[in-house]
Amino acid sequence: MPHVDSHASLNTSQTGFRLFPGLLDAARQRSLLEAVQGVLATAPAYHARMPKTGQRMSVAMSNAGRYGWYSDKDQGYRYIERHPETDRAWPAIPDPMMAVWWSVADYDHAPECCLINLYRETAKMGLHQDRDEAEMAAPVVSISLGDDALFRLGGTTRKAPTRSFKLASGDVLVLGGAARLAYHGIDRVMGGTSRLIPGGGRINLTLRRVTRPIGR
Ligand code: MD6
Ligand code: FE
Repeated sequence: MPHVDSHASLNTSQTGFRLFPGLLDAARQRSLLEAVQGVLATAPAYHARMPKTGQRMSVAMSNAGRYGWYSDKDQGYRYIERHPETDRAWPAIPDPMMAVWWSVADYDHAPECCLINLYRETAKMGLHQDRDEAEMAAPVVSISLGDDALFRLGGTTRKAPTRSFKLASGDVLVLGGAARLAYHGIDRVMGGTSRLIPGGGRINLTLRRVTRPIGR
């Protein structure tokens, strides 16, 4: 399987970063998009809010899996087992997403969350770490669909230098090992660069293990 390893000499905290450009062909991208649409039909997208300020995030979200990622003003970032608005359990992670996990995660246990990030027009995501999971030995596997985005990747401190690269539809990114806690974000989405999603925009899927497997 083709992959590009990070330049460890540039930033050793990024060991465990793997980018697979164009891993998913058009047919697989369409099956992932269909699966996303199926999840959204039972688990409608919502706008999470920043802890403390209550500011609404520009990216709309939903989830599949046992756990869904959520945030509101009072309780902040966390995983919840029910949709915040419908109070229903999240739908199961669809097979096309599971297949990507098993092909690249290099981890023995199933993911427990597929966070769906929906970007329209001017949506972006500030620099953050993914640290709400109890299991840090599992990577986060990220799938990009639709319009190109400018992704920024830094080190494990907010001040570490960052570099930026484009993520295109069908690209898969893995943050594991030391890169599991690297700061990252989306500076902007380049509208009109893909025809995959009706009406345009970008969808990012991140597959996560949330709990530590029993017996470890
Ligand atoms: C995005 N991605 O691509 C946002 N997190 O829209 C993430 O926040 C992310 O790409 C953890 C690992 C890989 C990612
Ligand atoms: Fe993230």
